[in-house]
Amino acid sequence: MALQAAALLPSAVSIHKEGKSGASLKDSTLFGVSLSDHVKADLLSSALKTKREFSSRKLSSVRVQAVVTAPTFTPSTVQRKKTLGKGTVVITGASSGLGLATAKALAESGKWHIIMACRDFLKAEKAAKSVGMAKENYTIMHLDLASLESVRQFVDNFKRSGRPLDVLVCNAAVYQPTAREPSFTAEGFELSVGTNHLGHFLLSRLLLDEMKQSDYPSKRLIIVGSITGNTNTLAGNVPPKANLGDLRGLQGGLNGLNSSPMIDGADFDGAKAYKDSKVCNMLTMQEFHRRYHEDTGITFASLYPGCIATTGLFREHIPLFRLLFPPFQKFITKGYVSEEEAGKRLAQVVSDPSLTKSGVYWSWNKASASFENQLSQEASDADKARKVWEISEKLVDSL
Ligand code: LMG
Ligand code: NDP
Ligand code: PMR
Repeated sequence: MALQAAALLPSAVSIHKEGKSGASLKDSTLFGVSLSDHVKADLLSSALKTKREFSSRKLSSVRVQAVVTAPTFTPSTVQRKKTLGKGTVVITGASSGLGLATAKALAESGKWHIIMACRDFLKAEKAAKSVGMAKENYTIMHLDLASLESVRQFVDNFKRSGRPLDVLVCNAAVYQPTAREPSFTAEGFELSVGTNHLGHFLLSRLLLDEMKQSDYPSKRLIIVGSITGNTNTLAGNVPPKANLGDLRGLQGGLNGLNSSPMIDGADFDGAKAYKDSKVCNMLTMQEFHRRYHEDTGITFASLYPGCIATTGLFREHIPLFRLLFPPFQKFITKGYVSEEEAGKRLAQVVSDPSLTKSGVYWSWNKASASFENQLSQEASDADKARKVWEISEKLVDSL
């Protein structure tokens, strides 16, 4: 499939350069599936990404050309982007689990156009159809958070789409509890922190300007956190515990060569790397709040949606775990929540007029009412938040 998508590349390139996305492919089909207009440009960007795996040199020249031909100072880039009718929300990792359930809930509200920012275009298209999302309510755009080049390409594509950005939801994540050795992102960062934290960190910073330009009355940047990154809870005390230490591994670039792949500089542990990445997500939200809330009015929030024990997050766990984890959470901890319910919770953080407070970590009680939760000491450490921000900035900007 990827190869066939890549075969579309030449037309994709010329279309992008001429700025007429989709025009000449109006009646195209892929494997007999008709492609709606609004998804074509995004399939092309997906094709661009696939092509990169075959020839990264060629893509860089494509990107350079696209950047060169893009207008830099036109009146439209200076004007505030107008939200007409529906709000526009970008959700990363909307092809399954919480992201998909949130996309569905927002689509059903009739108030949102959802940009599903996903690494697997066809999976996302099938997922949207499977939950019955009407095609005028969403657009799929390619985004692989494990590649900073892909993050930048996504932001370029989004800007070219001319849509305003009203809400950004950083939801995608990977969890590698059984990996013995680390794996790495395209730029050589340990995969969990590289994807869950660094990819989203760059994306949010690049998209902040887009959000500033929107005239939507309640703009929000939301990052999904978790209880397991918070050591002030029982769940956060199940070993291995999150701990960023003195950040020496992060400072060293998490590459496993001349530095540890772990933020605290210790030996690789996949479950810990995930929990550490969630601590970074929660710290990043607070640092955004401190730096930008007052000037921009944007709401910065994080949340723990409940234990959604059935999602793809546990795909790499051993089969016994996957079998026992849902009943364990349902009947013993009672922390279980369905994908649908969790999606409604995140949709509230996106859209509910009562959840506009910035700098908050939301959780829900047993009656499914939201409340402001307390983060652990490390996940609310302002000094650490600033350091994580500054080091992360150096890492993503140097590439
Ligand atoms: C680490 O292990 C791994 O090393 C690491 O690789 C990574 O996976 C990481 O956080 C992820 O976990 C942590 C360790 C916790 O793992 C465990 O959770 C081991 C649990 C072993 C329990 C096996 C008992 C099996 C009995 C079956 C009973 C079936 C009941 C199902 C529900 C039926 C509902 C009607 O290590 C610790 O912290 C020590 C754990 C101490 C155990 C406390 C026991 C609490 C009671 C819960 C029992 C139910 C267990 C279900 C297991 C589901 C998986 C969580
Ligand atoms: P899923 O695995 O179902 O969803 C994760 C999504 O992230 C998938 O759509 C996946 O894409 C996407 N993704 C992974 N890597 C990348 C990448 N490199 N680029 C772009 N997208 C990527 O898990 P959940 O729905 O459970 O997780 C969603 C969020 O909820 C995560 O932030 C997780 O930390 C958080 N969370 C989950 C809890 C739970 O109990 N499940 C509890 C607390 C927080 P693809 O479909 O292509 O695989
Ligand atoms: Mg945990 C109130 C108890 C509670 C809650 C809410 C969770 C949520 N977990 C709880 C308790 C326990 N868990 C206990 C007592 C154990 C030992 C048996 C336990 C074990 C456990 C494991 C092995 N739990 C896990 C794992 C995972 O691999 C999951 C993980 O840590 O992923 C990083 C996980 C989770 N428990 C949760 C939640 C929400 C997870 C999913 C992780 C997340 O996204 O943060």
